[in-house]
Parts: sequence; structure tokens; C-alpha cells
Amino acid sequence: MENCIFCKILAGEIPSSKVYEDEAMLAFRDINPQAAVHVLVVPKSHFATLAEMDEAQAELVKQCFVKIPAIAASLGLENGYRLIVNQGEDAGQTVHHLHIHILGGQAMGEKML
Ligand code: DGP
Repeated sequence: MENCIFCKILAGEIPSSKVYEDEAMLAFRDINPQAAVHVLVVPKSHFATLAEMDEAQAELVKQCFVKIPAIAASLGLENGYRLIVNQGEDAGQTVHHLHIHILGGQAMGEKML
């Protein structure tokens, strides 16, 4: 998708700090980390929110969630982690390509859930 920063990262047009990749997803470190470990898991299909997702895209998202425990383990998050999937303006979604935040590497506190 033109002008989508995550599509450009998926295409290799913009560099990223990759932590995992397969046919369904790319996981890379967030440019503006909000925790000691902050990784984004991005399905390899452009859609902004779950409301716009088709069946094939839902399969990619399923594969992301199936793989996240292994990605988290590879990041040393044995003590736990938080997943966030911002949906739309009120949630503060700034990149309109669905992505799953993995946050960890520290006690997260109780302020956000
Ligand atoms: P959200 O607010 O859920 O849409 O989160 C978007 C995240 O994407 C935000 O935490 C910063 C991150 N981000 C934006 N542009 C880039 C980029 O070019 N590279 C990387 N690695 N992360 C980015």
C-alpha cells in the first residue's frame, strides 16, 4: 500500500531491526520504545483495523498470535509481556496497518490494564 510505512518496511524499502520473519509476518523493534523491550508484529497484508480484515488476513493474524510466544521467548520475556493492538483514533493508532505491540522486559504496572 502506497504511503504505508509498515508496507515499506515489509518491502525492505525502509530498514528495521528485525527480530523474526516468516511468510505471514515481520517482527521488528519499535522505533520509539515504550518499554525495555518493545517489538511490533506486522502481518504481511495491508489493512488498518480488525473491522477491515478479510478471511485471508484473519489467517495471518492467527499465525501472528500463534508465533508470539516463541518470539517473546526469543526476546527473553519468560517473566511475561503485554500485547496491545490499537484500533483507530481514540486508541491512538498512528500507523494504519494492523500491528501487535509486544511490551516487556520490565514490570508493566497497572496503569494501562
Ligand atoms: P500505534 O500507535 O499502535 O499505531 O503504533 C505505531 C508504532 O509504530 C509506534 O509505537 C512507533 C512505531 N513506528 C512508527 N514508524 C516506525 C518506523 O519507521 N520504524 C519502526 N521500527 N517503528 C515505527
